[in-house]
Amino acid sequence: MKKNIALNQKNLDSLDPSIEIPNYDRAKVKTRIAHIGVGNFHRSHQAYLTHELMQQHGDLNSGICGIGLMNFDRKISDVMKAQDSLYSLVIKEHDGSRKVKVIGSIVEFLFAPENPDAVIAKLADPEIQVISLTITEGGYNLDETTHEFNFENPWIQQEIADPNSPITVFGYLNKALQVRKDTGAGGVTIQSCDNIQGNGKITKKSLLSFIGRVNPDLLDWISENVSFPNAMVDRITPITTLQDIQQLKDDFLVDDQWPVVCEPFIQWVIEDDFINGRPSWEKVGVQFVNDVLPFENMKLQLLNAGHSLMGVLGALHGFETIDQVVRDNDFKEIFKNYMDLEVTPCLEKLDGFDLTAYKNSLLTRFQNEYIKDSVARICSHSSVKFPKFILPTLRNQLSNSQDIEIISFLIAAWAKYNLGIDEKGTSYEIKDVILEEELKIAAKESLEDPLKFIQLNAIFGDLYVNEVFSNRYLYYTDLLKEQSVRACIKQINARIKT
Ligand code: CS2
Repeated sequence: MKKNIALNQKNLDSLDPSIEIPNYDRAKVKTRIAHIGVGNFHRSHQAYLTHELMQQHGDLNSGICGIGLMNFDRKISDVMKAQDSLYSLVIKEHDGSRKVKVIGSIVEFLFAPENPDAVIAKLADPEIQVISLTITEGGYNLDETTHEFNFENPWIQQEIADPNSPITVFGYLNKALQVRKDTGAGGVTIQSCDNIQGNGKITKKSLLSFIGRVNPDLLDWISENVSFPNAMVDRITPITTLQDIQQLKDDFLVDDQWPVVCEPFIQWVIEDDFINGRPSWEKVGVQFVNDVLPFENMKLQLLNAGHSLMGVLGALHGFETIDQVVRDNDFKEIFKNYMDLEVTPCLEKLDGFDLTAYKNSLLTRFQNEYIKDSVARICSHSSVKFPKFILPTLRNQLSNSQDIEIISFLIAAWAKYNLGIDEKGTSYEIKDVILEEELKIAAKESLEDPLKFIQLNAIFGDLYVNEVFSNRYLYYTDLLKEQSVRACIKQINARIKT
């Protein structure tokens, strides 16, 4: 029996020939990007495209230093150390075939809790052109209702008391930018790769708020020397399962402790605002545009909101993966209706862009049964996702007196979802980084008084005051008490048809 081969630099040439390995000399790669937050999404998206730049064009000028700031990054740090920062990316095609590529663009890794000074030195290194971030939607520490930086956050409080011992991304950037200024290291682009509208603008707002409090003298230097481009990022990347790890061993004889699985589709649209140069990502299909906003709106309100719609309705019904939900005709139809009748009227027209084809591609992408993107992943952290993916559409609809049936139904279904039990009687976990307890309590209270849920101010602001919305929401909470989620969906779809 053949033995599995551990993934690392020295074993690359012994891997199964069907696996694509880096064709460039990793020792010659120059580190120009420092990336904070090396999760699956960074590894399927930015690190992959940067690897392709090296692989297809021999451009070795854009290596990445991965950085983990949080204690939970210890695991990725250990894996990256053991594997010389290599990992396998398994791209799952719609016909079930798989392409396995070993990605080599991350050439260094630093774990801040073990070595904070090395992290600051790297971020302040004159060779670094871009500091990129994937710190999740909630990581920007802005209050959902006031949109202001949350100085009450206990970590931020600690950093204010002792700015020399940074904990969060803001604390580290403050220190590193100060060193860049003091040493004349030159400007740097801080590039958010998170899935939020105006991600560059938000990064700037959070960082400047923090630095304005702890180190206001640095602000002038930042305004001249740091840029914050906005970007739209896209590639469906599920959580790696034990089965994914085992499949790589069984089918490709690779022992990779933390591979990444993803869909074939990939998109990255970036505002070309890089103050100190950037990798030539356009060579591998990245779009550089002047205004990214219409792309972001389209993606967040169709794809991400579509995910939440399918996730929440699917979870209540008892489905486990997104493809199961979208392969069911009733659920697919309500998703189509939501995109066509509720979101499309709110979107700005993009010249030369085929929106119908985009919407159809989402249906196909969501139905990829090999990705096995879990309903649980989609529903996790919904308290951060709803305000970013769904509520902007609702506000827009209300101000234009548009139809709000499906969106109100979705919010009523989300209230029910937070009770933690599906229609088959199976319990599931509510995972929410910020408001887990509040959601559970509000869902229970809503059994008596349904308005309690939409009165969760940190999520809905004052939306509950709008009677058009609260009436439709109350109608659907009642309907969901009497009927199954499928029966409600059928009723809504039928009403739309007539
Ligand atoms: C998903 C996203 O987390 C979610 O709810 O909608 O992670 C989605 O898969 C990505 O944004 C795709 O680019």
